[in-house]
Amino acid sequence: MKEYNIEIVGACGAGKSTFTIRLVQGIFVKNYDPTRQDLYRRKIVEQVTDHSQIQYTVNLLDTVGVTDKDKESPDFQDTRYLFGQGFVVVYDIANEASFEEAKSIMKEIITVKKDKKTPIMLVGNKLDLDGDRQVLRTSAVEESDKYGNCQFMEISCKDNTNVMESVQSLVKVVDKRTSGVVPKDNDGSCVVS
Ligand SMILES: Nc1nc2c(ncn2[C@@H]2O[C@H](COP(=O)(O)OP(=O)(O)O)[C@@H](O)[C@H]2O)c(=O)[nH]1
Ligand SMILES: [Mg+2]
Repeated sequence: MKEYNIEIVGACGAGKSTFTIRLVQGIFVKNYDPTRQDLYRRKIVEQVTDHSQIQYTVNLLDTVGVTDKDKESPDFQDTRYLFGQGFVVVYDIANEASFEEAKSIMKEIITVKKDKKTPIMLVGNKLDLDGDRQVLRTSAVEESDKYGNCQFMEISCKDNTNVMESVQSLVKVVDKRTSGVVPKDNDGSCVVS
């Protein structure tokens, strides 16, 4: 079965852990330890048509915010964004600062990966708080348009709106990018790419 490594990043409080737990356990958690970084695994069975489905496993890395001290460490720079083949960049639609952080994180990912086409799903979380909205949908669309493989969705972990859909769409792009890679052969014959 195919496996995909997805890293969940974003400002503290944007809903990274809630997103991950919603995906893995199907529940909405109100108070999750903000200092906890963990790796989760979930098998997804996706109905493609009435008669066919695809199955794959996602490994989800729920990250925590970094301090300025972390940023100074060379080890940290080397391991940064290493896990993800694709990234869910989460912000809170009712918190402008979290959107600003999402923008700078996307820039960082592209720089660190040295790949303008790194698959990214920018998600505006807490759509249920639409009445307190601070980030316009159009601003996020504009931002996601800056990158080659960046998609955008608004979601609510609370109402379970678009959570699974956002991961499924991201996985499709990761798959397109990785399935084109010719595996290194080890029988000495030549691989034409
Ligand atoms: N109203 C609302 N609250 C949410 C939603 N998603 C997360 N939260 C809340 O936002 C807070 C921060 O979430 P958390 O996942 O811990 O953020 P993290 O620091 O990015 O991991 C928690 O109190 C969550 O219950 C959502 O879709 N709607
Ligand atoms: Mg968290």
